[in-house]
Amino acid sequence: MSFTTAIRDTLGSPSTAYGFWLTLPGAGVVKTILRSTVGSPDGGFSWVLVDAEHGLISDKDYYELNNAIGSEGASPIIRVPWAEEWMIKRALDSGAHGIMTPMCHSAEDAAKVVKWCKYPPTGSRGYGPMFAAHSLPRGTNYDEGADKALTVVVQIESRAGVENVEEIAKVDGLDVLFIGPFDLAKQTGVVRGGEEHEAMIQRTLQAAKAAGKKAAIFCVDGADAQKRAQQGFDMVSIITDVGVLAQAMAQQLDIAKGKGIEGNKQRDGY
Ligand code: 3PY
Ligand code: MG
Repeated sequence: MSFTTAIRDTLGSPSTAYGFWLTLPGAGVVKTILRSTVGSPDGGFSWVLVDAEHGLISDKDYYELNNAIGSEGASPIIRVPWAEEWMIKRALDSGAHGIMTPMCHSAEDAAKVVKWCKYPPTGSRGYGPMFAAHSLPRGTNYDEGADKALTVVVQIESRAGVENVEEIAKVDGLDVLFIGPFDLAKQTGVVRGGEEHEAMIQRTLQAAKAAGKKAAIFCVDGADAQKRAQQGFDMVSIITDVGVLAQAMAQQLDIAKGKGIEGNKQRDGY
């Protein structure tokens, strides 16, 4: 029997799937953030990007984080450090509802990631999901539903990735094309936020839509996220955990010193 996840449900609905970037380990941090939206009439976060490419999270943290996020009704999506079969296998076996790989440059790259996420005969995922269903509701038949239910995401964040994006988007079994705006600017040598950068973002968005895939993007704050949701991005990361912590702490110190807060100054960092 198949099963579903919070991110799959949201991506299958007309609503934007809002999520955020987790760079700090510890169930307490992620549960606190997810609980902050309890009672929100239009829903909270449907996914969390557990970042093991950058940030302080490692393989050893996966299981605890997946269970914490799953128990709050959201989906943990692990960004593995690199597109490697063994890294994807360990992330899925620890209960990720989806995986994301950095730097997808070609359709071949994307097809490999899909293959590593699916059990034979579709793919080559090794078998051993003893703990994987712990982040899903009791009674979930993981073995039968995993290939269909788990979300496969690749990042478009290089010149080759954009040049091949229409072919990448056609890869069977791939669910989401996720733009990394920071790397996209650095790898291509263009200004982040400039015209060329925006053209590559829009090309990726169009390619995903044309192929019936979902488009996603990392944003620096809520205003940035609102703009991307209005452009038609299906999945939007609003900010990072550390971004919020640092900004809110600095603002409160300013208030304590009688300086007030500087209005809605737009963030520009990670
Ligand atoms: C990037 O911007 O390069 C990302 O990978 C997401 O932050
Ligand atoms: Mg990146």
